[in-house]
Amino acid sequence: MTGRRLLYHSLFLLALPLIVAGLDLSLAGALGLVLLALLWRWGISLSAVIRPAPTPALELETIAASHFAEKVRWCLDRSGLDYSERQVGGTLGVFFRGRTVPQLRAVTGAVRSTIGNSPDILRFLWGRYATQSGDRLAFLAPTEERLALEERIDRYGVDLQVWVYYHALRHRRFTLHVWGANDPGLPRWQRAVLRACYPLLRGLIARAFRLSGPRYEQAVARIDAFLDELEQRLEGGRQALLGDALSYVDFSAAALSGPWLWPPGFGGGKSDAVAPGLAGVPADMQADIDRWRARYPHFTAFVEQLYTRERGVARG
Ligand SMILES: N[C@@H](CCC(=O)N[C@@H](CS)C(=O)NCC(=O)O)C(=O)O
Repeated sequence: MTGRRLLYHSLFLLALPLIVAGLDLSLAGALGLVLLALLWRWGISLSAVIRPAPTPALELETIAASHFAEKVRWCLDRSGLDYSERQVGGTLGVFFRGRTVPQLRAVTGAVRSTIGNSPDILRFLWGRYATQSGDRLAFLAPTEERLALEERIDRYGVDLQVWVYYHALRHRRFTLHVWGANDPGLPRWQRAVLRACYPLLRGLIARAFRLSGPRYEQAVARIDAFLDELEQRLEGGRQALLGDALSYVDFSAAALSGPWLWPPGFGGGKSDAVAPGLAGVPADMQADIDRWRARYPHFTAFVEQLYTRERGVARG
């Protein structure tokens, strides 16, 4: 486990040409620096074995407002496993580091493993911790039925991303707020980058989701069809989407509805600073939200009650 040691080394590598030019070094001097960089890198490998950097056993990287991150955060909170969370500004990770959130870093033996993609993270938690946790992690058991529904819930999560961005990108202040530009918990430099790079980030997001009128219509049609189905599943006062016991699919459906429902308790106390309501939800988004709330009363109540029961209190 190397902690920040590799980061410092990478910064040194980037600075090498500047050092060579700035000090007007000879070829021998430049070669000496290359040798130093190699030795340093070797030292980092050795240090990972001899004196590993102290790292939390489980660290979850998130974006405060991310609904996929909330899916995993909720399951981690419910599992009672000890973990720490590291939040970054919206879109910065994907466009500057090429990764999505949630991302889980876990100490696995002598090394630290990184797992992306929320379903894969939940499978890891189940596989790694279920046997030693008694029944506490039964809600994570990946049955065939749960896996099939989870896949469709995740698809709904992607359609909601299309829906959100189609509306939100036209509203700079709102989008920046949800990405964390006003969140005092984010490093100041990240907030500054979000503001300075907004036009670029907006263009990249529009391209990544291939945003267009027809794409938006298609996403909304799919969201409607899926919510119709969830609404039917909950008719007659049913308390869970599958069977009688709550499972990770219920928490996933509730968490992934965050972009439109944003229930009180979303984030378990870790996303309050980016609540969309604080920036004023754009009227065209609000119209869709009002329509969904009116058309899906059972599902709306299910999500809100689940949040009240499970995530009403902020986690320390
Ligand atoms: N299939 C992925 C989807 C994750 C995803 O789309 N995450 C979004 C946030 S909700 C993301 O990382 N966007 C890039 C960014 O904002 O940096 C999962 O289930 O984890």
